[in-house]
Amino acid sequence: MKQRLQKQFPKNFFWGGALAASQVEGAATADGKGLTTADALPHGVFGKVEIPPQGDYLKKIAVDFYHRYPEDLSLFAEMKLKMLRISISWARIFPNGDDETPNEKGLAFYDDLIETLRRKGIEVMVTLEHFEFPLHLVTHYGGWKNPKLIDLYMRFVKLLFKRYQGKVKYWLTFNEINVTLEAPFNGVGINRSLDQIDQTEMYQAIHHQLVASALAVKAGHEIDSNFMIGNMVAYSPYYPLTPKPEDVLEAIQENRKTFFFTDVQARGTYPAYMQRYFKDNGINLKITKAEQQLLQENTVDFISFSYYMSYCASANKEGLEKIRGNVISAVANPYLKKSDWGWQIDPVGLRIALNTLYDRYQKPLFIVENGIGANDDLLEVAGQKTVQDDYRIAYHKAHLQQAWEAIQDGVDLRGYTAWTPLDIVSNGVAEMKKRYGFIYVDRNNDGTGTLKRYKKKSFYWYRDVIESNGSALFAEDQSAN
Ligand code: P53
Repeated sequence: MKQRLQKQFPKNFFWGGALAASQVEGAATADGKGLTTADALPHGVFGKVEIPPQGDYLKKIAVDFYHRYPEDLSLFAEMKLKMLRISISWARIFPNGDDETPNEKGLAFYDDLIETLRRKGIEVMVTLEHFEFPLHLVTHYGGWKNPKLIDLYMRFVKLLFKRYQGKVKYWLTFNEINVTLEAPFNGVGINRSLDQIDQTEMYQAIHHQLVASALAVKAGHEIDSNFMIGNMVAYSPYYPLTPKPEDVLEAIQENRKTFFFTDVQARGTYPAYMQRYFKDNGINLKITKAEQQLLQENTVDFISFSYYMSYCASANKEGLEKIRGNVISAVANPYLKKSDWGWQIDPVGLRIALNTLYDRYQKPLFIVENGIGANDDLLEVAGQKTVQDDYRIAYHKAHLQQAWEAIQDGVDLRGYTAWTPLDIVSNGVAEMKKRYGFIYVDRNNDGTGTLKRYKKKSFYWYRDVIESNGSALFAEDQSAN
């Protein structure tokens, strides 16, 4: 008999799934919840901002996780998830954001959600702000450009830290904090297109989030020194399109749009290249000495990121094929295939991303989103409704194999929370049709559907991967040997 290859992930690796409140919960105004910036984007990041949102929109009910979470969590347990990344909707707790007292009904929902997860032995990771904050903070405060939001965010965050101390250990301060550079309303609540936005105002709003993030790290560690508090960026590495030095430089500049955030949050200082950028563009920020010290003294315990694709950079973009991620339009890579939504699939890019981040920061890493949005067909197989999503399996498998390689390279990777364990409303296009889940949810773009859940082929596949601590990823390679 051939010797069994023992390619495994580290012991206690967090195999997980990730969700975001506004994309799963629905119950948009139930039990006292206030409307949020996510409600004001009823048609997604590309759609018009509507304050308040008009008519029906998918996120209003989403996949009704607010009412169906017991069933969903049972399915996640059956899938053997070891971690679930959720987000807590600020407006369920403080409907207007500036309320003096919290909404107990909103807290009760998260109390039970977290308790149920713990009972099932699933570790909880909480994103404190995942692309939504109370809309009142936009209409009455102007969003994150107003420093008052820092205090209001801290009121919300401290409450959660104290309430879930001993129950939740892993926290993320802001989801994809760098995406504001592409979608300012989504990130900081400034309703202006990128070509019309006041750059000083936008970077000042970003600075306020960076300060809030450092304050959260500080407060969290004071409340519980066991807390692991991380940042979160969308990381799509840029490659130079050619070896032309100008293209290489362009790739460096593009990558710095992400590293700016990780540099501040993990190293604690504004990087020199941003000082030049601010100077060249006449951007004048108010940054106090005390804030500088705060950033320096309260860097994150780990770095987390979403990874979906890579891009190419070219100094001269004219006449080149463009691809569009969610918000970014970049140069296409001729070596890569695209998803149904035009995102270029690049598993090796994940190994590159992990190595790059680890080389730069030497901090523990978490991949907190990775997945493929695709058109799924619900079919009947042996009397059971399911989806034969081999393309999704192939995507996750290839990416996880590269994550394993990165671990062999020496990267301290702690976990992988797949986007997503169940179908949800997409953030970019606010569609149901763009499905990411291992569990199918019967709901369509027009709002029809029973909301019933069906296990896809990928459900069983992921369970096997988790149960084998990753070695199932290499099963075929083994039999080929
Ligand atoms: P959807 C930009 C680039 C990569 C991922 O996206 C991004 C964005 C900003 O939209 O978003 C993250 O649903 C985000 C999730 C989102 C997921 O990626 O547009 O953290 O909320 O659903 C996938 O296909």
